[in-house]
Amino acid sequence: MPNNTTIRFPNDVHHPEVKSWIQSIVDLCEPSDIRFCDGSREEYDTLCAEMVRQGTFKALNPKLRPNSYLAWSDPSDVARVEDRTFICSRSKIDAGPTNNWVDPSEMKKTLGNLFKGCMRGRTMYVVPFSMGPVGSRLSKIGIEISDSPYVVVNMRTMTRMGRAVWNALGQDGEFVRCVHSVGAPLAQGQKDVPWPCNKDTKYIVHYPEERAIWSYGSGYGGNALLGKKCFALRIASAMGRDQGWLAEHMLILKVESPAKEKTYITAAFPSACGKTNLAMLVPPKEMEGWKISTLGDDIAWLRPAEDGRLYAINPEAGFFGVAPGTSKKTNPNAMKTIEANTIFTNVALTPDGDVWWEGMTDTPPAKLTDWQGQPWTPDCGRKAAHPNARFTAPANQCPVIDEDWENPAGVPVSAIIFGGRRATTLPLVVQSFNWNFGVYLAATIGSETTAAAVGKVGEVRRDPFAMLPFCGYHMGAYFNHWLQMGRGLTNAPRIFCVNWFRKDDGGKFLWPGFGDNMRVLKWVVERVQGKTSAVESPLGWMPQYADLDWRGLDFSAKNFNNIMAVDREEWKQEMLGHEELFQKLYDHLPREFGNMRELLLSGLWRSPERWEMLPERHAEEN
Ligand code: TSX
Ligand code: MN
Repeated sequence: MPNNTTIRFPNDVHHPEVKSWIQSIVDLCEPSDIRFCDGSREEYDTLCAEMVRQGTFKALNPKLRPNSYLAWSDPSDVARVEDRTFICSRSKIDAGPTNNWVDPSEMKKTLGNLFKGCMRGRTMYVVPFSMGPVGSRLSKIGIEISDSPYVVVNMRTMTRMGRAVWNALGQDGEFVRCVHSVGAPLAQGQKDVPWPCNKDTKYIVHYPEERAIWSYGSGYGGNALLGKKCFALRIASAMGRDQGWLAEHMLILKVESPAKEKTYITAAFPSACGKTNLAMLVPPKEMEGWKISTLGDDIAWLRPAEDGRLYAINPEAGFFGVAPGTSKKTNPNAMKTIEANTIFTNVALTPDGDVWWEGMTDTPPAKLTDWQGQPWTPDCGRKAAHPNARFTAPANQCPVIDEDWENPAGVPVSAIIFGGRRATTLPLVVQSFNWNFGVYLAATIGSETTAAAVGKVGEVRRDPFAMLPFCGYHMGAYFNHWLQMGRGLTNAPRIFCVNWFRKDDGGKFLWPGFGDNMRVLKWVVERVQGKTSAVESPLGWMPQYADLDWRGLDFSAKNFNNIMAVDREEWKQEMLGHEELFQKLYDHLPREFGNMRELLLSGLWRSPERWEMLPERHAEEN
């Protein structure tokens, strides 16, 4: 496409500002061709076939994994790059101490140089997409310009992409500008590689005030599928701050009781806590009539409505889940979801053209090709799949997808759960005294570092609201926004904290987790319904042993007391950790937090050194 040629826009594009913006990106990036994506099945199949020819995709065995593909990325391009992620608000204070910040005008100069001619020899794809059902008042539109066909096909699964979006946008609708390049222009006659990217230079840049995203150098996941973390969390969190709603790193599920009452719950966990597993949980068979259905596994947009309640939508249309650890045992519904029409990235290939990853089966296949294309055997000492290997699958293929998952009005949320991975200190479940204490608890959640993560093993990494890498503005201002939201809700969701990962002194998990988490969810539901009692602990309201449904599980009252105990020494350390976090956020920290910290401390000192769930402890009626 010679320089300065006028673009032939499809008839669907009625928006002058969109046209001039696309023209400006074409002039900057100098692609050799431009394709407007219509979101059709034919377009998807054509792009997949082109990527098979190019070597980016391997078509999997259609008998074992119909319409599915495997991509292996460059070994240098396997995860989000947090140290290359920037929030370029006009003021540095507005980005806060937990985000990288560069002055927007300086960043624009840097990116202007990088993007100049960056799509030479490549096709530029224009991808119109809606986060949330097209036309819903809770949805938002984006346009991603990308030189990666891998991005296009993943965006088709993960968002509502294509023609309908141009119509929803009309002549003057609002849209988020998303520009993405793998940062690997091709010289005349230069042969492409299966996974183009820029090994040396990566930038994931957000302009929250302009609602724009520029991503350079990576083709992977959250770096490149800009609707997800960049838009639906970082930019949307800034929109929510300005417009009075919340963009959260939360799953959405529905619990249905035997009496067919429906309760909607959202839940936020840091990474590696099994969010997708919880979203698709299979209840123990002994808990007859209790059902879980899924509305989302990663992101929730929450908006107050006229009735004083908070309503949730899932802005995404698919699951971009971590494959390793996913099995028929840990998540049978996810395994069903990915039986067909799925894109796998960085998993291993079996000799018969199927996929495998660590944890998928108890015994690994005798021979595989690993994610780097090397021969693999169980004794070779290497992982067959990359630990951050992914599946991209349509949400509507989930066997327990909820009937209302695309309801444009959203679903009313009755409870919000926060969790973390903690071997000690935090009990299995606690209900916050009120909204504000819930915000405090959510602000202080975190996970202990495991062998996989960087940092000292066993050290607590605070991850407020599981939003640390995803908040598009100052984390302290974000806490204030949460407190402010509570003031406007006459029927606010009740807030809970859970910890599936507490261990005994021998280092064994105390809680069976997985399907048995249904026992905790049932108590949560009965609390919001006012149907069960709780006792006051130093941290909030807790169930007694008899308040949980133990049918089908041999779990002693003694074990329960251990998993619920609140130890003063441990909590002294914990509160020091809170203080450390708060000092970092001092310039925007809510005044309420200091007061709540004091109240928690005084509660710990008027309780026994080790507060236990003793049978004689009297329950307060709801
Ligand atoms: O996803 C998990 N959940 C939530 C499920 C709804 N995982 C996996 C975390 C890594 C992504 C869990 N791991 C959970 C959990 O509740 N709990 C644990 C810890 C655990 C691991 C194994 C066993 C028990 C607990 N038991 C056996 O292996 C037999
Ligand atoms: Mn996530």
